[in-house]
Amino acid sequence: MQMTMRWFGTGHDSVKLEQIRQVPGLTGVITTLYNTQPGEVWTREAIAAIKAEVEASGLVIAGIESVNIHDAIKTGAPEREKYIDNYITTLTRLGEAGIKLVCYNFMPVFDWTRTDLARKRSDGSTAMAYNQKIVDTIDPNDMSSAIQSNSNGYVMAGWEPERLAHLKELFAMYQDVDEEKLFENLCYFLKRIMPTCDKYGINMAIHPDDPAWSVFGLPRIINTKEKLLHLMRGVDNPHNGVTLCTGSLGTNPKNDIPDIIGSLKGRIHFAHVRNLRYNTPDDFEEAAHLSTDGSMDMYAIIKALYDIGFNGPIRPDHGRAIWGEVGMPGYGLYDRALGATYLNGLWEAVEKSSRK
Ligand SMILES: [Mn+2]
Repeated sequence: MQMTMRWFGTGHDSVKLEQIRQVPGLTGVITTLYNTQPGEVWTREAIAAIKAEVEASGLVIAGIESVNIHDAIKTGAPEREKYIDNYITTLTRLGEAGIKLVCYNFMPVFDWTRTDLARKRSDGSTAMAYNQKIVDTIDPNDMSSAIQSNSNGYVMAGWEPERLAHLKELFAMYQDVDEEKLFENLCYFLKRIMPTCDKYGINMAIHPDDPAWSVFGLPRIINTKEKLLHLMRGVDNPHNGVTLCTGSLGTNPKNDIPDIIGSLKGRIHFAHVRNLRYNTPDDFEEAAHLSTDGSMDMYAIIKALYDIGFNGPIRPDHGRAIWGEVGMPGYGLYDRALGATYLNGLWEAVEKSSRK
């Protein structure tokens, strides 16, 4: 595996490449062109520029998170052809630049959802949290503005104000899209882009729904083992793969993460590994990566990844805000650096004990 950290780009991130490079064992970043909108073609110049900037710091771009999918592709609107063509052009340019991993999601309207970006924990740190009772009563518009106004001045990935200014229209677009239709549209998109992925060796890694169930009545199709395997069979090409995100799949305690990992051998191209703590059936908060701080067995997760021969990029996921750091919620340096170091330690232990 290759240990990486997400980096949003100069001007969009409180963390610098020079700091990331000093985290032990960290060799790459996962980044994106933060100023591009879903459906837009990425220019060769912009790709070359971010690549040069990352490489000048002694790191490499291990993958892109994300090249976002235009809603016309998700809803299957007639103009999807144009946007799929645009996506293929972007993939081609990434492939030509030697970038071979693209994370994306197929969640309607909202990417990840949290009801609190800075819940105070007993040790004085803050973490993002989710409460279903709040989601059941809040208007999606209020949720969107709350997230924007509590993000310490940073634009949160997936909550771009340009797109969410049109929430009503977005909801209307999905009115006739049920889970089956959304799945068909996803397979249609993947089948169209697979020849380009084959040509350049690009691994597509779908990110699971976060949380792992439907919110605001919108359909969601990537949140259980069965649904992940259904998609792997639906487009049976090794380049159609998964971002194994423990914090997203793990929002549903019924998802047995090590078992899911074992069932996806050869199809996990990217891993987001973090822990969370279930408080009540309606409430969870993001924990430190350490197993004992949350509800997940991080050793079992790392061992399962090792056992299937996982060799892609892995990154610590959302961290807590600690030591007075002010950054984008979930994406400060300190707790993610602790997380990366812990995951590296688990990996070394699993690797050495397996060799005996
Ligand atoms: Mn994730």
